Amino acid sequence: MGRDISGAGVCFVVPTYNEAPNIVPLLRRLTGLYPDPDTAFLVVDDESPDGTGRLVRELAATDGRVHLLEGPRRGLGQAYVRGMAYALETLGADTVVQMDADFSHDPADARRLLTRLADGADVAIGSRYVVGGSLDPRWRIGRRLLSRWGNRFARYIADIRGVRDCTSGFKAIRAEALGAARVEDIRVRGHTFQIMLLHRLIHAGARVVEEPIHFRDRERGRTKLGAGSILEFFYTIWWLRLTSHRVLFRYGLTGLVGALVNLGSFQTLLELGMHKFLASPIAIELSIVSNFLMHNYWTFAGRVMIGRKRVRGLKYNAVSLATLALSYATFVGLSVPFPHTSPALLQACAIVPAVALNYLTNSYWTFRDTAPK
Ligand SMILES: Nc1nc2c(ncn2[C@@H]2O[C@H](COP(=O)(O)OP(=O)(O)O)[C@@H](O)[C@H]2O)c(=O)[nH]1
Ligand SMILES: [Mg+2]
Repeated sequence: MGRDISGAGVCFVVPTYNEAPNIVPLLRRLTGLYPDPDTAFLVVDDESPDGTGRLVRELAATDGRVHLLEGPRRGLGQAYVRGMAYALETLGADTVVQMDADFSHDPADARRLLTRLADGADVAIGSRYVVGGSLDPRWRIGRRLLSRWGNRFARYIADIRGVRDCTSGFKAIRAEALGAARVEDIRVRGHTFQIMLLHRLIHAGARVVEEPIHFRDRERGRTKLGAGSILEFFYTIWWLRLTSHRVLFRYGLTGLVGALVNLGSFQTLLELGMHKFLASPIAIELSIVSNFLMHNYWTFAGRVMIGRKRVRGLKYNAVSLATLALSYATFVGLSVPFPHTSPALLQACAIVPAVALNYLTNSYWTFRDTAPK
């Protein structure tokens, strides 16, 4: 689908914190390179003490395409969340180009990113790690290794397949893709925003391509990448990993609680003098009830399900009956050849085959996700 987006409806979003030496040269270069009257340039400044905001305000007074969005300092991630929302809602952009203010990203390269969108992509990343891309030769080996391996690590752990440079802050993104990715919900503060955004875009079905760029070190001003940002990076990618398998994770935890309820009540009933063949099904039933409550209000709470709760309850009971039968049959079946083994151990063994049956039937039948894919 080749439509022209060489400038119309494009909004450059540039976050700044103490970029006074860079911001005016950058804006002059951008406005010169992209003269289309429908192109906007939005600077998102966090009340920089060096007066970056004032410089942008002065320029905006003479050039209606330049905009300034100011706010208290909440980090790069939150500056982007604010800036992108403003670009889409207030400026009505249909394409956003995000880039740094320090000339690490060459303003001229944005044209190639926009061309990739015109050729049908939803997201075009300015990439240092595809063929033709490069890093500033002044980067020392330690910094190179950190960047490259941090990137690989993030890609693998956070499950961002197929993208070479997933920490790049230079991208052109279609408005529809940003909307589908629900950028406004992103909570991270620092540079981790890039990974979070990419993860959301990919999982919302965006078509992502990479375009090689040369990444140049900043000449003026200082980096704001601090230890807090690096720490946030590590726990965020693990969080992405965990939550992308959220249902399985919660199912496992619910099952663990169920097993404790089962074995705890079994032991208690035995101590109260109940026969093991009666205590076993009662304990199984108690764990089934606790599992249902947790599944319904926690594990599967995020799923879109048609049909009434009562039907779901009936289905769950049917599955549970089958689970109970399988578990009890295993318990009795093991008790006969092993009459002297601890009953609690046999009851624990009887949980195993029931778990598999229970997960498959509940996930694909009782709590089946009916949201459109
Ligand atoms: N608004 C805002 N911009 C920030 C903040 N931290 C960094 N930036 C901007 O984000 C861009 C990239 O940051 P930089 O410090 O160059 O990070 P580096 O390139 O990874 O060393 C630059 O334009 C910064 O001015 C922040 O807390 N708020
Ligand atoms: Mg930089």
